[in-house]
Amino acid sequence: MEGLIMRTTGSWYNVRSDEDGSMWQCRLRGKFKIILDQKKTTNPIAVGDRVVWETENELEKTGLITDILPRDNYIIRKSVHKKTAHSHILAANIQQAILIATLAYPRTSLGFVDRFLVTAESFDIPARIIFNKTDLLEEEGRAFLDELKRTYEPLGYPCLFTSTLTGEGIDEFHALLKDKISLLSGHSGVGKTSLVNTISPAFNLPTKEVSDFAEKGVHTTTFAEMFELEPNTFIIDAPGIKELGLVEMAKEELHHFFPEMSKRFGECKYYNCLHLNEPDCAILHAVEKGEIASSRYLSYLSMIEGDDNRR
Ligand SMILES: Nc1nc2c(ncn2[C@@H]2O[C@H](COP(=O)(O)OP(=O)(O)O)[C@@H](O)[C@H]2O)c(=O)[nH]1
Ligand SMILES: [Mg+2]
Ligand SMILES: [Zn+2]
Repeated sequence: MEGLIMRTTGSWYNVRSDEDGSMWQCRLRGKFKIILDQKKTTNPIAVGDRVVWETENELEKTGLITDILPRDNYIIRKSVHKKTAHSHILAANIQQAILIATLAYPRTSLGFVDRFLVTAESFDIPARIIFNKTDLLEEEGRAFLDELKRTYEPLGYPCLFTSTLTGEGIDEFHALLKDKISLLSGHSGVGKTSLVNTISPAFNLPTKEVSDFAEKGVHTTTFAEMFELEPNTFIIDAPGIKELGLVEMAKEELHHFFPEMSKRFGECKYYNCLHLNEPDCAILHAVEKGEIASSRYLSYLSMIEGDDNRR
């Protein structure tokens, strides 16, 4: 049988059976564990992994995992504390990463948005942005949202405007999540719980806020968890995605994760151009001509300088 890993606790895995959606407590079969141990990760199987499993005890609902299916993508964190280069897989097979942002109450900075997008790109996860609390916006704020939509959608990041108060965009939000595995992120207070409750009323989403982790510099091992909002619609609550991506990213690689830069790859005079102040830089030209949003370029500069944690 096949199933989906919803949660892990030590050597036990909560597996959701593909057959009928029932939950089983599974361990790794001995032989399979030995094979997995040879890979250098602290957790060979993570939330979101698809596995092959068999029943062990029908009454107690326990089983044995015998194989893992290939991953579409995964979020990994290098464990810096150990001498050997072990890494920790936070979650796998994420179909979309959704950032919930607000222009005000609280303000989500564009630097934060762009860092989220770069992180998602680096893990090969399609990203979307939801701007919530539109009911709080005056005309000017609305116009700014439209401008952001015009910036982000051509780059491949669909934008949605929502309000849990007026109901704007809620049907679209529901449709966006339906039958997918989504990762939800965003600052504390932007309305993640409220939005999820529009689909699954009274769902107590225990989302650990990304900003909390980044700002306090917590480096403890954190486990992701998956929740089934309605049949076959899942969200992953993965703490700390903000601090994960760029840690290991070289300056020279950063432009690969800005679609408007990667599509101009090779157009600069120097093949190793960092697009800072080099002559005949295609990126700088595009910024001057307004073809690349200056806010995006500023985010790039900020990430290259490594001071984006303060934004
Ligand atoms: N005005 C307004 N307030 C909202 C909206 N969505 C959520 N809120 C409020 O924002 C606050 C934080 O919401 P919550 O869902 O707990 O945010 P979370 O921390 O991201 O889970 C609560 O007081 C909500 O009632 C919205 O669309 N408009
Ligand atoms: Mg919440
Ligand atoms: Zn350049």
